[in-house]
Amino acid sequence: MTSASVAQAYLALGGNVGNSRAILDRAVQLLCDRPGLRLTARSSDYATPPWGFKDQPPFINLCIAIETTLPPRDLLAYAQEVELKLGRDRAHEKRWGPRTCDIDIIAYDDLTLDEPGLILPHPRLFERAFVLLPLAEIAGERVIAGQRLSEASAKVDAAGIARLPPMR
Ligand code: A4P
Ligand code: MG
Repeated sequence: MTSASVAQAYLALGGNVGNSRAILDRAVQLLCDRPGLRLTARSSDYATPPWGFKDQPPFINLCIAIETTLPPRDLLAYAQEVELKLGRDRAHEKRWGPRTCDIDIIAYDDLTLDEPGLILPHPRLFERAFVLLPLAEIAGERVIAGQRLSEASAKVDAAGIARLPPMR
């Protein structure tokens, strides 16, 4: 990867159907097996109470930092391919409901974008402890939309969230 075309991006992964820790681990592997995408940091896994639609099992969440030569749309398309491979079935899901593997792009360099199908930085980042805690673990000093992640994560309601020890 030549430095001129490499972007730094943050992805948030979550799931609450099946063996979520194993599924998300596989998602990280699949994402980073692709040419043009390199893992630079990975948070711990977190057990998190459901947000948005409460009547569903707890989630596992984690965040990764990557370097990529993919433009944002291609990165989203690839993340959705990985979701599909891991059994995500958008046709039968409700918004904010149960899913095997959800991958959101949280930020892509300092790009600001508001287009159908892709908003950057992710519009609900600062409401979501299940994203802010793992993200601050790997990028506490990073500023997104004017807010330092370590400070944003300290302010958010993190009740019920547990950082998990490594699986192996
Ligand atoms: N989209 C727009 N911008 C982006 C972006 N930056 N990254 C579009 C990814 N996708 C983006 O996504 C719907 C559409 O958003 C996509 O087609 C894409 O083009 P979706 O994954 O079907 O998500 P959604 O459920 O409709 O809504 P949203 O707000 O993305 O929610 P999430 O994060 O997917 O919500 N509770 C806990 N504790 N942990 C979780 O992980 N997840 C959800 C699902 C609800 N509650 C949760 C969790
Ligand atoms: Mg999503």
